[in-house]
This record gives sequence, C-alpha cells and structure tokens, in this order.
Amino acid sequence: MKNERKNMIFIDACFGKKTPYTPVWMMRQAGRYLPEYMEIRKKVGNFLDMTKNPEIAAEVTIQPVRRLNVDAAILFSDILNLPMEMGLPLRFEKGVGPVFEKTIDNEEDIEKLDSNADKKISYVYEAVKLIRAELDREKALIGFAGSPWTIATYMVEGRGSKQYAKIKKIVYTNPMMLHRLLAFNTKETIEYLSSQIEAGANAVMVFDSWGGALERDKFFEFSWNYMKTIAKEIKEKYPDVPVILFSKGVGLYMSDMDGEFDVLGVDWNTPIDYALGIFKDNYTLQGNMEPTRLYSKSATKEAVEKIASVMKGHRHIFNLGHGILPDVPVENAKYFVDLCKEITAK
Ligand code: 1CP
Repeated sequence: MKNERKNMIFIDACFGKKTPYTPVWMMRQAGRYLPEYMEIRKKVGNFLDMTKNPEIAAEVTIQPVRRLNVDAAILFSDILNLPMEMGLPLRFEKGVGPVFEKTIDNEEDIEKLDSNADKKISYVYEAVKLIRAELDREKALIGFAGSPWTIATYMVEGRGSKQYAKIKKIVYTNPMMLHRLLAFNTKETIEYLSSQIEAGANAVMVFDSWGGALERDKFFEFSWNYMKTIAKEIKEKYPDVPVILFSKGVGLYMSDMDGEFDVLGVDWNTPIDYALGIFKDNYTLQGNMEPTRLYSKSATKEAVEKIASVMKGHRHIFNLGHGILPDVPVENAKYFVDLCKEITAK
C-alpha cells in the first residue's frame, strides 16, 4: 500500500513524464469556498480542532477531490501545527488569523522548544493513513510543511506581519540565533515530512509564503538553503517521492535557485514564461493563475489559455499562483479545473 503510485498523473508530471493531460489542483483547495467544508467547520467550531481530528481532516481533504476532480489532494492541516507542537500555544482569532501566545525572543526560548514535536503531531499521520485508504488510487496525496523561515516568522513575530521588523532585526543583529532556530525547524520538518511519507503521502510540498520578505542574499542564507537541505534529505531517503518547493514573492531571485527537488511552485507575480526561460525543463513548474481571476470565467479562460500555450510541451502542473479565496463561486473553481484538463488533453 505504502507509496503505491500506479497511474498517478500528478506524480508522473512531477517527474517530467508524459501525461494524457496537464494535472491540476489548487492551493488551499480544502476550505471556506466549499459549502460542505463550511458545514463541518460550523459543527466543529474551531479550525485547529478540525486539524487535530483525523476523521474530520481526512473528510475535508477529500471534499475538493470529490467536488472538483482535481488530480491531487493536499492534506488538511496548517503549517503552524508543527510550531504549536514544539510548545508554542496557538489560537486562530477571527479577523486576525493565527496568534502565538508565546514568542521566540532569545536563545533560551529556542532551547525550550520540544524536539518531540514531530511525534506529538501523530494525528496528522493518522489523517494521512485514513485519506490514503479512502482516496482513489489515481489521485496523489500531497503532504506539506511550512519552510523553516516562514514558520520562524510566526514563532518570532507571534502572528502574521506586514513589516517583519522583529525577525528582520534578528537577521541583522543576531544571525547566529536565527540560524539556530532555523536549523531546529529544519530538523523537525525533515522528520515531520518523512513521517507523512511513511504514513502514505505520495509527494511533499514546502510552503515558503514569506520568503519574499527578505532581500536576495538573505533569502538564500535564511530561507532557500534550509529548504534545499529538506529537499536533499527527503530525496535521499525517498527518491520516488516528488518534492515541491514554493517561495512566494521571489521571482527575481529565481536565476540563483537550484537544488535536488522536482517541482517549483511559481507565484502569480512571476510570469510563467520568465520562470520557464530560467529553468527550462530542469524542474516541473507548478502554477500560476492569479487567484482572483476565479471570480470571472472569462478572466479564468484567458489565463488558462495563455499559461497552457506557454507551457505546451514543457514540464507543468496547473495551479493557482497562491491560495483560492473564500468567496470564489465553486462553479468557477470547477470551470478552472475542467478547462485546464480539456485544453491540455492530448
Ligand atoms: O476555516 C478557517 O477559517 C481556517 C482557514 C485556514 C485553512 C483552511 C487556515 C488558517 N489554514 C487552512 C488550511 C491550510 N493552510 C492548508 C490546507 C490544505 C489546502 O491547501 O487545502 C495549507 C496548505 C495551509 C498552509 C498555510 N497556512 C500557509 C502557507 C500557504 C499560503 O497560503 O501562503 C500559511 C502562511 C498558513 C498560515 C495561515 N493559516 C490560516 C491562515 C488564515 C493563515 C495565514 C495567516 C497570515 O496571513 O499570516
């Protein structure tokens, strides 16, 4: 059963193999735009409780596959569950988003972090097992984690931030402390992703949503290098499991990006022809429709046609260039998925 990946179009596309059409899924595809998600969300009440309940997490993971027939499911969880299990109590505040009650302020705080986080988070592995048992054999299950840098921004700032002043002060005044935190996050993340794979995840993705907060040299030093380490170690242990890296807001740094991974997520600010010009077919490119185009079918069609024509004959997985928004009509999401497949069918 483990990592059985017969006829998974998504996995073939990750490795650059020929596929009958270009596979498609959407970042944040399990969520508020789906009425069936909202029904469960209302019943449970609390988002974190949903992520901690394997049956519910499994059900919500599979919902978008049933509804939209996407080629991959992404585990329903959050990048912040892992730092929460490191010993930082987390809550989601309405209108604010995630809030950590305790933050990382000094070396002692790093010392206190729980290196058993990857074991305490076993409810995620239970969910992965349930999903893999229920999901169609042809559909891939993507496990994921936040990048060491992106989760560090929340651990230090305590919440989402506009300026990242607190963590960037550390970048320039106490880089060694930050490297210690990032090394800790990296080690835990490798264990976490490995356990997701052992439980049945067919691919893994690292989300670096706040990589773009850093100037170029600092991005490579504090974010990309750690993502590369994660990819390298996962590929060494699990060569058959594709690794997807996604950094947001770093299109202009792409010419310096390399590493042992399979798929690079392209955000919507980066023209995909620009990314293709840099990477050629060394990696599969995943993306990158502007997510708000989903409000309009004609705007969706225009972008899908353009992306499909640029990527024709090249390694590609269709996706949005960031997460789907909560008030997008489901019908338009379905239109996007169907159109991507139809237009690229060989
Ligand atoms: O129902 C709700 O109100 C909760 C909304 C929600 C959901 C559905 C949050 C809160 N997280 C999630 C799930 C989630 N988060 C997934 C599940 C799988 C899927 O894609 O369907 C994934 C992959 C994430 C990853 C995530 N969480 C990222 C990285 C990707 C990205 O969007 O940039 C980040 C930055 C987070 C933190 C987070 N969690 C939730 C919110 C609102 C935020 C962002 C807060 C901020 O802007 O700082």
